[in-house]
Amino acid sequence: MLNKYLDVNPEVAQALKEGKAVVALESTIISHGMPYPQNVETAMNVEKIIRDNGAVPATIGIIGGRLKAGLTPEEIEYLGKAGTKVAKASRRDLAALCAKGEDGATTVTTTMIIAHMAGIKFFATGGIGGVHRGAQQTFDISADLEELAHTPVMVICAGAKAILDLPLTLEYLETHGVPVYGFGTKELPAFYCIHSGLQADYEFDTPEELAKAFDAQNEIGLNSGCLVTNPIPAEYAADEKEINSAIDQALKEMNEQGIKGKFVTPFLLARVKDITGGDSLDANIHLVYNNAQLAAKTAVAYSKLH
Ligand code: PSU
Ligand code: MN
Repeated sequence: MLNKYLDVNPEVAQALKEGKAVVALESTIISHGMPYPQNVETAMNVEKIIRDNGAVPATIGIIGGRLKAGLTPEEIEYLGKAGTKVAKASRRDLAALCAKGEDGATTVTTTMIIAHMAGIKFFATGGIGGVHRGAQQTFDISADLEELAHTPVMVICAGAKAILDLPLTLEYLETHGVPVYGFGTKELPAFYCIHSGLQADYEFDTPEELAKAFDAQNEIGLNSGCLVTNPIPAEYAADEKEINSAIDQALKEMNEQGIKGKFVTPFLLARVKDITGGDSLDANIHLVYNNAQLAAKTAVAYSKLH
């Protein structure tokens, strides 16, 4: 037993024991990031993409106070249907949910924590949380950034969500020593869109190069995470003007309605989706697929190094 509160799915445990590639996936993107039933459909497709690319998927969540590294399809359906009724579990919620025996959807932060507990080194998602616009006043900075600073998991995403303050998010990551890599580009992608006009730290062009960079990070003993930003494929990228005006409107409504704290991100994602008539959801789904594929290939390349 690795940990009193952790359940590792048997298939995932077997793969890890044999040194095979495993990719973690989060559950907040299912429960709070997308509407039902597209969320469950996306989650199941993501697992299939991971398998098709030679790795074992481990969707992470909290069920009845158990930290689950590898949810069953029934558990994914359950969290997807429950949606925002399930607790959005960040680092500060873990102990209480375990003690009370409750359910929780894991964010990037808690997915990294549980993946690391189980021995999983790669994690694919959509976009990480970051420094919110207006954080100079609100102090709203996602716990995802702090977790990247401390937990040695490679997170493959499409950049920080465009609803954030991207320049400040990069500053924060720099302060905390988190490497930000662009895949096939030196430019930081902007989640729904390809371009942000900002620079990543380094460009890597193949899964093998990414695996080598992460291996070096681990061997040096830096004990921190690493952020791979993978641009959304051009055919699925959203129109920049449409997205930016939808984001501005959603931010205005958020301020008018006094939405704060953990409710900010789910609110903004849902409003942007409604305002764009679902275009942003379509982009969101496809960028996750693209990240799942890269994460699986990188995990496979890493497993060959050892
Ligand atoms: N990326 C998505 N959709 C999401 C999220 C990320 O494409 O719903 C979630 C992740 O779980 C991330 C969280 O950790 O939003 C960030 O929330 P906050 O800004 O409250 O830290
Ligand atoms: Mn926040």
